[in-house]
Amino acid sequence: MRLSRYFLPVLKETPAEAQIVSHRYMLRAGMIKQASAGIYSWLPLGFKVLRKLENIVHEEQVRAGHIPMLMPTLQSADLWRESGRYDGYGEEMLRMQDRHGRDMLFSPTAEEMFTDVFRSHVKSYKDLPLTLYQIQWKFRDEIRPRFGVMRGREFLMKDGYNFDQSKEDALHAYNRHLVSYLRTYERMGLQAIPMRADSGPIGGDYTHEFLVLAETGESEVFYDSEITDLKFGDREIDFDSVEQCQAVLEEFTSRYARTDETHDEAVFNALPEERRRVARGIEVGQIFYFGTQYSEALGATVQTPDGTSVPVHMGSHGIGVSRLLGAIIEASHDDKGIIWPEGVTPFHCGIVNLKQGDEAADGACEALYGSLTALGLEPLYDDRNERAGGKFATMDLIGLPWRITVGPRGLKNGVVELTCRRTGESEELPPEQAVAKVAEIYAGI
Ligand code: 5CA
Repeated sequence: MRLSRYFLPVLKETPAEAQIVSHRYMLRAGMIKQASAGIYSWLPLGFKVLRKLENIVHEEQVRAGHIPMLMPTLQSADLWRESGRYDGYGEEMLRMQDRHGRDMLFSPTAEEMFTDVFRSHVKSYKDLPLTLYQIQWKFRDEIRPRFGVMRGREFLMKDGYNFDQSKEDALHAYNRHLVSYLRTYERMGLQAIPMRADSGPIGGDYTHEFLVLAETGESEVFYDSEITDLKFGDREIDFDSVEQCQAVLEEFTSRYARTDETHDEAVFNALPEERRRVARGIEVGQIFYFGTQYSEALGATVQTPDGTSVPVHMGSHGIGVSRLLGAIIEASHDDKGIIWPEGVTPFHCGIVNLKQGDEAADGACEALYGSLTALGLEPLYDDRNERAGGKFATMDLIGLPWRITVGPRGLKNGVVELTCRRTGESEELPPEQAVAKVAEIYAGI
C-alpha cells in the first residue's frame, strides 16, 4: 500500500476522552472512531488488524476440529424465554420490537441459538462430538462502556459451543479449547494465563478465564510467578487425544492462578512468598462447561446406542476478538506508539522515502516495494511529500515492526537502513539484503 493512496487519519493531539494507552493510540493511529458510547467505526488500519486476529482465531479453531458458521445478531425473544434467560439477563440485553410488535433482542451471546440449530438437526449420538462456532458481533448494554474497544457495547466475539454425549467427552472439549486458546494467544504475541474464575450469567461449575497481565486490566488477579515461565511454543498436539490435551491442561492450570472472584487467601498464602503475585489483568477469553443446563431447557437430546434419549452435555467458549486489539497494545507499546507483534501487524514493513522526488530514492523505494510484494509481504510505503521527522513519527505511532529507510546519501554507498521498531536498532544493508532479512523474519509466522 502506498500511504498517499491509503486512508490513515492519524491525530496529532491526544484525545482527551481516552484514559488508557491502547485507547489513545488506537484513536491517534486512525484505527477507530467512536460512533456513540461503546460503539466504534473500524477505520482501515484497525479493521486490518481485526481481520488478522479473526484469521488466526479461525485457523486455530479449525485446527482443533471446530466448525465455523454464522448466526443472526437479531434474535427472537421466544427462544430466550424458553431457556429462562430472557427475564433474568437484565439491562445488559438490548431489547426491541419489530413492526409486528414481536419482541427481539441483539444477541449478547448465543447459547440458545446454537442449541436450537443443534436440536433441529441432530438426533443421534453418532453425530457427536460436535463443536460449532462463529465470529460475530455481540451487543451488551454495559453500564459503563470504557477504555475504547476494551469494554465496548458492540464488540466482536468468537463464541463456540460443544455438544457431547457424556460429561467426560464434554470435559475433553473443554480441555481442547484450553489448549487451542493457548496456541491462539501465543500466535498473537500474547501471554494469556488461564485462571480459575466465576461463571456469571453463562452458568456452570467449570470455567477458566484467560488473562493478559497489564496494569490497566479491569480484573485483580493472584498467581504463582512460575506460571509466567510456561510457553506453549510450537509443540504438535493431537486435539483428539484426551491424554495429550489433559497433559497440557495439567501443566498450565496446576499452579495457583485465580481472579478475585475465586481467590482463596489461605491457599495463596501457602505459596512461598517470593512466588506470590498480585496484579491486574485483561480478560481476553473464557471457557465454560455447564453440563445439560441449556440442552434440558431447550430439549436438545440424542439417542444413545441402547435407544434411550439423553440431553447433550455442553460448554461454551469465547474470545474477545475486538478487545484483543486493546490488550495487545497495552502489552506492547512505548512512548512513541504501538509495537505490533509480527503475527498481527497490519503491514509487515514500512518503507520511508527520505527524499520524495529524488530519482534514485524514488527508484529504490519502488524496487523495494515490488520485491517485498512479490514475496507475498505487505509493505506500507510512505511516499508522501513530507519531512522525514513526520514520516518517522507516523511509522512509530502505527507500530510496524520493521522499517526500511531510503535516502540519497545511503544509496550512494549502496545501502538502505533496516530498523527494528521494538529495539530501535538499525543496520545498513544493500536493499536486496534488507528484503531478504524481512522475508526471513516473516517466513516462520
Ligand atoms: N457465551 C460465552 C462464551 S462463548 C460468553 O459470552 N463468554 S464471555 O461473557 O466471557 O465473553 C467472552 C469474551 O468476550 C470475554 O472473555 C471478553 O474477552 C469478551 N467481552 C465480553 N464483554 C465484552 C465487552 N463489553 N467488550 C469487549 N469484549 C468483551
